[in-house]
Amino acid sequence: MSKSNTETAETGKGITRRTLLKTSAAGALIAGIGGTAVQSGGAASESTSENSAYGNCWQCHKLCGMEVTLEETEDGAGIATEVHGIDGHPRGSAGEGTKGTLCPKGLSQVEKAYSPQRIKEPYVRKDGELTAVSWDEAYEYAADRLEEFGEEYGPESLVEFHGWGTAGIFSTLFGNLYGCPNSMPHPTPTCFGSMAVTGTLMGLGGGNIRWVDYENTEYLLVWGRDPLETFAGQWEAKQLLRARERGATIVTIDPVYTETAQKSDMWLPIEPRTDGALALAIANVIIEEEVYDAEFVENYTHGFEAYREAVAGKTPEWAAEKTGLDADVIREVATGFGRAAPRAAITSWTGLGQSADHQKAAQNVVALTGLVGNIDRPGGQRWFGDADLADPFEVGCEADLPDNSVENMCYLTDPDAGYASLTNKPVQNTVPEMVDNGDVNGMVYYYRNPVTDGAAQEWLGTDGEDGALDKMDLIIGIDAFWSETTRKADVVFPEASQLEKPMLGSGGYGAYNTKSWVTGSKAAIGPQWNTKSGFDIIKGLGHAMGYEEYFSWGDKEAYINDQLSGLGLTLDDLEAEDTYVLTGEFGWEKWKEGGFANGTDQFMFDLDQLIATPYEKLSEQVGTEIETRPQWVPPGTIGDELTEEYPLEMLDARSVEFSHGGDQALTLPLEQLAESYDLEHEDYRGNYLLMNTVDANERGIEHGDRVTIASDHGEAELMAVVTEGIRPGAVSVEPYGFGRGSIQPDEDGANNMLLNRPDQIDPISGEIDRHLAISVNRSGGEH
Ligand SMILES: Nc1nc2c(c(=O)[nH]1)N[C@H]1C(S)=C(S)[C@@H](COP(=O)(O)OP(=O)(O)OC[C@H]3O[C@@H](n4cnc5c(=O)[nH]c(N)nc54)[C@H](O)[C@@H]3O)O[C@H]1N2
Ligand SMILES: Nc1nc2c(c(=O)[nH]1)N[C@H]1C(S)=C(S)[C@@H](COP(=O)(O)OP(=O)(O)OC[C@H]3O[C@@H](n4cnc5c(=O)[nH]c(N)nc54)[C@H](O)[C@@H]3O)O[C@H]1N2
Ligand code: SF4
Ligand SMILES: [Mo]
Repeated sequence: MSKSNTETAETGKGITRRTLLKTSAAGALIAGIGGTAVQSGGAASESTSENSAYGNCWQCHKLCGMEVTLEETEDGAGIATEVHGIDGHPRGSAGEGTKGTLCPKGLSQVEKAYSPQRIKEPYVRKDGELTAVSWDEAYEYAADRLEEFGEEYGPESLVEFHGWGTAGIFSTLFGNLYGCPNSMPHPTPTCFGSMAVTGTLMGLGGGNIRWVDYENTEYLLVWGRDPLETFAGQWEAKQLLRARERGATIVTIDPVYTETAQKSDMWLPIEPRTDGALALAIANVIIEEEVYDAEFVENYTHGFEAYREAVAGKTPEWAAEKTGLDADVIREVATGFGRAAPRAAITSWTGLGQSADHQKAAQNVVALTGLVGNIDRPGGQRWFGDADLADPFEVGCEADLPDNSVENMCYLTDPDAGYASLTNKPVQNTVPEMVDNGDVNGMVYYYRNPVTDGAAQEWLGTDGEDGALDKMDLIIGIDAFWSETTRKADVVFPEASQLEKPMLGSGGYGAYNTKSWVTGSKAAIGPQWNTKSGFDIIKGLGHAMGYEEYFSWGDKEAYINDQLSGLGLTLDDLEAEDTYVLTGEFGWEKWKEGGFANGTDQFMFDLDQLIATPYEKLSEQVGTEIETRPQWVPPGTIGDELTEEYPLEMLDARSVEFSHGGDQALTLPLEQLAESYDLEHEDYRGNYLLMNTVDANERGIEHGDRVTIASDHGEAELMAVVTEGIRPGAVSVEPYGFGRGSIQPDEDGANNMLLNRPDQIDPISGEIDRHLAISVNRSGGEH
């Protein structure tokens, strides 16, 4: 950043210029962070500016900053050979003065950039065959098909899936401009809908059970989450381990002895889907012992009496029976958490967010944050502030975006239903049926693969029967690797990988708990083969569709600079600052001024004022009264019940080597995963089924055997990992995102969502239920 810019920024926009870090050894590099989970890339990190470029890792989309070592080539283009972290980076390090690193996923970016598995050119379907064509032809073809589609079916019969990358403008193109109201972003219904809806309604915020003020916490409940493998940027794993080193108590509540459980003070191997009982018992103890925050409860909450009644009699002994945990342990954790509060926090994500029966468990868990008053207080659930980026459409293109469909786009904020859903809006699992009904006829998608998320059979088809992908009239995708989804598309636009394009990100949660930040970089290398950045593709398609005025930026850098103009910065400034700048300060207890996430000035234990009608409908549907206050709802009430035929409960999870289903075409993560279970010698590069020794012995299954998992709906095959590190009765597919429909070149492993029925969703949020009753058998009969 030049001097004058710095001053403008400091005086004009309140930006603090961060201290440039001179030494990488300064501060605390925690030795052996997360086992092998977080490591530094390549050999030395002394690469000089002549042979290095900056980048922002987007392999799991968390933007850890990186320096890319380039080897000079004869044409002067340069080849990326190694990637390294950046010290002090808000996502890649634990904060100021600490070492920046890249995790195993991040290290596989070099392979991604040059992987021969990538889609190398644009394709369109000609006479039934996907055929490589020029960019112009692909744009024109797609635009023509979209125009015809609009005339024949109307834009409302298109669904739009987006995930990562420049997803915002993809949604703008199809939502605001083309007029498709069916936008399917992540959080609900694919990621943690049960928790996102409940957390928002109660007032904590959909995502705020995830973010902890690690720097100040004294007691942490890791509840249905494995942050040492699924850290949202490496800062998180590092700060968690640092909190533990300075004496904070870490308790992991998980049926699996996860990486995080192994590094915790206590592991509570809970019976799956009984978390609601545990949360009520913790509240029972906290209220009995009067260690709750009476002042917060009195002044800032609604429904405490209903909550108090709900927890009456829900003692640790009562919960011990449901959860399979020890009553004394429950009491100890409740007391520890209650006494440490507000410097006590909960982190949770998909473990409590991806099951129909977790709808109420999520409420019971979130209620604890209101009870102990830890919201946006030091050591509690942090409400991170955002950097003040400008809206590029306001700055860069004069044209006003039509506001035709945006308010309809989010499942959660349907204006007629309040926050409630139950409105038959499309969700991932209902799309196949809508295709059958003729309500949906086409799909556009960007950096997403819906066929490994849920109802996979209905999406993919089976036994000669067509699936939704076969039946749709038009599929247009922006993708990087070949999958069954891509192969069934009518237009495929190949996206350049993360090293090949300028990136921008801001936050938000990260290593700096009182400062927002922005990070960005130019492309380290040019687009490989005949690919383009997502931005360029969306712009090109937008132009062909007749929306030039809305996409008037020359290139992605100009688009990024328009966003940065809100901060008085440019991409050049960021590069000069090792890719990141800390921006404004944000304070604590922001609910005092701005209210809670439910739009009121009260945290709601009881949802009677917000969601009574949907809960009535839900009660009718499941034949049990689902109350608006916290309540114990046993597993099987809304979701699957275990039976003699299907006696095991299937869970699934992520692993540190993969970001969802996005890296399965790469050799490095596939090898590392196999090595982590000592199965690298096997001719198999799929995912694994973790099962307890007892369950394995009963079925004659040994470590490394191929096993078939089956529900009453479908089946899949994968390899068994036999271990003491999972509760008997539960089995876990790790990681998900393999098998049929995935980008694994041999389709090795299981797409466990072939076992999921379309109606297996949380009826309130539409979230896909990933707790299924299944059988497990050794494939191909006896030994
Ligand atoms: N490496 C990596 N990191 C990632 C991602 C990735 O794909 N790879 N994805 C990112 C995204 S988008 C997300 S949503 C997050 C998700 O982050 P996490 O939620 O941490 O993801 P999982 O590894 O699936 O961990 C869920 C945990 O919940 C446990 N669990 C399952 N059922 C129950 C239950 O009934 N009760 C309890 N108490 N626990 C249960 C599982 O055993 C598992 O350990 O990760 C983010 N980070
Ligand atoms: N069974 C099961 N399913 C789940 C979950 C689970 O826990 N279990 N978790 C859910 C959660 S939390 C989330 S957030 C979603 C995430 O799921 P998605 O949004 O689908 O994300 P990915 O799996 O990363 O997307 C994979 C696709 O991205 C493509 N891809 C890879 N790199 C690039 C690139 O550089 N550019 C482009 N354009 N495409 C690329 C790949 O070819 C692949 O088709 O998954 C959900 N699905
Ligand atoms: S945490 Fe994500 S963004 Fe950071 S280095 Fe790993 S893969 Fe890249
Ligand atoms: Mo997610």
